[in-house]
Amino acid sequence: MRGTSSFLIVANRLPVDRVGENEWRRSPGGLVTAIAPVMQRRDGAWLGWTGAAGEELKPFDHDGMHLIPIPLSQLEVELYYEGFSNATLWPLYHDVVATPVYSRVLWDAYRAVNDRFARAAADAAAPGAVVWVQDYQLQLVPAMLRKLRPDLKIGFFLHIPFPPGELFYQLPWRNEILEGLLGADLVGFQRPGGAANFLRLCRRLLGVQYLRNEIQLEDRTVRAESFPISVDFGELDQLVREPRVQQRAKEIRAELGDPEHVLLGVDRLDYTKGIGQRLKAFGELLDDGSIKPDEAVFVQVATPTRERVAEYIRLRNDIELRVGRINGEHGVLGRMPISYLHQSYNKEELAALYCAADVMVVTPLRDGMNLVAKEYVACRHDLRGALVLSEFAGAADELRQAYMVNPYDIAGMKRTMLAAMRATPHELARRMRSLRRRVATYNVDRWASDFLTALESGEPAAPRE
Ligand code: ADQ
Repeated sequence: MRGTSSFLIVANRLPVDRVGENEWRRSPGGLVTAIAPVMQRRDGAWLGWTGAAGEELKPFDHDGMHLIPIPLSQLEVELYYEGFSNATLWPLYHDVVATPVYSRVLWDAYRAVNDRFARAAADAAAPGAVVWVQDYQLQLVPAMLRKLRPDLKIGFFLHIPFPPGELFYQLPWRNEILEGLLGADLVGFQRPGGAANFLRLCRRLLGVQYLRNEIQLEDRTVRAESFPISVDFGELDQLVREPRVQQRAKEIRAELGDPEHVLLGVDRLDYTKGIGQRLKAFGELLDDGSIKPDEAVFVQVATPTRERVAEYIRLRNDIELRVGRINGEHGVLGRMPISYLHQSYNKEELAALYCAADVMVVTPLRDGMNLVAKEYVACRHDLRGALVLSEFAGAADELRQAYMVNPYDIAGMKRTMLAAMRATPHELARRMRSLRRRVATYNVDRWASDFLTALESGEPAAPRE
């Protein structure tokens, strides 16, 4: 049986969140924004999990998109999602900043769930359809799908880093993962380094040959290339020009006591994001008197995430202990140097926060891209505000005019945070202008269209500067 969709997205999650019994809302996030117009134009379908364990739903339409739910049992959520995806692959691919768990039980569940996604995609795709598989949870799908449907054009994009051999070699199922990815016609990475790691590993472990970015298999070629993801620059730029957002930004500063400097961190509460390191640097600046407690407030918004995985429970305790200590030592009644929020914010409130922040502090220990850095840039048409950015974020390749830091170097981070706080308006504007030029040109539409053009034409994407 052949399906009818000529364009298919296969991702761990559907692009909607449940808001009522049978009501859905489009999820926030770049991927959906970038892909929704293509879906609407091309009679597309999106396969993914609803986010609720044990739920079996029929396909339904939402917002011009055809959605095909893939069920996961509670046990599969624990083994495939929280287990192999988030306790094995996530730390391994992020420089083993936490110790990966290697367990055959988790691997078996990962394979079984990938097989379910591949079968559902094979059923839904029209002859010759384009199928775009997303991210580390589904790395086996390309090969599984090709076996079932050799007529399809299959693309894969990895949103997180692809590690070098020194780390990837640890994975007991390393060959199976590479073979899974080689099922695609085009394998996309955030950075050129990820593509290079993949090509080298395929040669070393599978003995295949490659020339430039093309692997020659017996019957076809597979290309590996980088496509740095981005944000919807135009939408954010427009949103922050709304008087109500500007008004809200002023209110936020007033609520914080109108300090001279507002520093901001916005992240999922993840151990890859370097939240502890940046708070340590800020705390030391208070300890050694480089900044006075009434001079600066650090707002840290940390979205709850993966709350049942052991490392995340530990991280939350560590961060909250650190925040408590710094506030305990340096706070005065009614005014704390760190304003910590373990909450999710809506887009508009987030945009107002970006506008209210003098210094945006983005210090991951390793990050595929980091969209927060690009969102901040898109929100600063006033050309004020400084971006402090880790060298270990994918975004560092493009956002060269940011204040770069090594998040492992606390002394260096302290110096750079101070420099960003003390920069002249002229210096801030010079840097921000250049950052904005980059994000405005390489926005999220460009990312999706570069990938799809490369996949469908078999030609490399237009060169990026
Ligand atoms: P993430 O690790 O989730 O993404 P990031 O790229 O920063 O990291 O995206 C986070 C998104 O969530 C941003 O759009 C941000 O606005 C939003 N967000 C964060 N905290 C929030 C809060 N408290 N309330 C509301 N929204 C919040 C993964 C990879 C990244 C890669 C992206 C996209 O780890 O490296 O950039 O995918 O490919």
